[in-house]
Amino acid sequence: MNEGDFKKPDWQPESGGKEFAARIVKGESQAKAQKYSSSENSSENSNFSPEKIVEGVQNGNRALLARAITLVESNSLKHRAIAKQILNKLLPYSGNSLRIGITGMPGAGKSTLIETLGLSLIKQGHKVAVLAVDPSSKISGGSILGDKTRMEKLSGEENCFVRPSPTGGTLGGVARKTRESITVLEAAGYDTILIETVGVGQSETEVRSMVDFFLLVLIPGAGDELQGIKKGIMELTDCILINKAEGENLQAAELSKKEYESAVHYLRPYTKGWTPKVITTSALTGKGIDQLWKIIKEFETVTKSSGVFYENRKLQALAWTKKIIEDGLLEIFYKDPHIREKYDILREKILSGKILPTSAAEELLELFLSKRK
Ligand SMILES: Nc1nc2c(ncn2[C@@H]2O[C@H](COP(=O)(O)OP(=O)(O)OP(=O)(O)O)[C@@H](O)[C@H]2O)c(=O)[nH]1
Ligand SMILES: [Mg+2]
Repeated sequence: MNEGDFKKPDWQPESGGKEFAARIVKGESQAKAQKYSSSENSSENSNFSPEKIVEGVQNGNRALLARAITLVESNSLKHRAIAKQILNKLLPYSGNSLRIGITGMPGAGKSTLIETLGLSLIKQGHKVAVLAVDPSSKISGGSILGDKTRMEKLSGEENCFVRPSPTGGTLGGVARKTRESITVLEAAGYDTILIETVGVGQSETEVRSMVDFFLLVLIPGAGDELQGIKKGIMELTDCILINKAEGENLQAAELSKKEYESAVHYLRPYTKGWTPKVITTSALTGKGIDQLWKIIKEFETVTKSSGVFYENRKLQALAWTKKIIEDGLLEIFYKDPHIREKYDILREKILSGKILPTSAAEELLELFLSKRK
């Protein structure tokens, strides 16, 4: 089969190989083949010009909103360039939402909680967007399907936009796409953005750095919980929620609540001037969900009047800028052909103990700088 028989989707990374390609079946007419392959010019097509997309996003056109987010999530350089234009135009209209992160171990009830809270907010006239940060999810992965079915009612609502986690790539890449999706959704008038992430690995730290309010969902189980949950996560939260607090779990849930209430007093609060709250809920029956929303609104009032809310957003914007610079520098460094060649040689020496890691690193940095002069 010739190289030309493979058609690659337009969202593939520039360096993407055949793993991104689809085979064009021989015998199909040229016109048909073109129709089903990714059209070269689809994003420059007049229907999808950046201006058109921006206008559509602001006018509540869901198809164009979805298109904008697809561009933001694309790995192709061509799409990144269009996405940047769109983002720059939308930026002045973004920022007017409450960004809420939800973490917790698998099965704690995060998606069910989002569904219950989201439906209640929509009834009150809010526009709600749901995003997920799950760097491990694959196109065929269970979590996307799972979340879609778990948020079935919510996904069907006119004033709700549910987007599963962008697939593929590093956690940093997924986080970047999520942040940019927030900008698009805010410009589209979504006033509440809910971001779900699993509380394992590093994704919860990434999500913490892009939201105003951070919620940890736990399940009753007393005793063991305090050991099972990483202390680090507790230090990031503004509210701990003991979910599945109904029926025979009720007593255990109340007990857990007391334990966490005393535990949070020993922690340094993440948000200045706010001691994390602990409540019991049942995402299934809706118990405690109104109370949760009251807490979130109280948090907003307190932190906005003290200025901490705005201060946090400014710090997040600066930290994000720094992170992009650092990631960019690392990429330039490791992609440099001189560095790659030298690294391979030094690697062996490091492994066999012939050179100190510090010396090897210094040598590489010097080489890098000398080649850039
Ligand atoms: N009894 C009870 N079950 C619940 C409650 N909340 C969620 N569940 C159930 O717990 C299971 C997992 O719920 P999800 O909402 O999918 O949990 P999740 O935290 O989003 O899970 P992952 O996305 O896999 O990390 C489902 O079967 C839910 O029906 C609750 O308050 N009470
Ligand atoms: Mg979920």
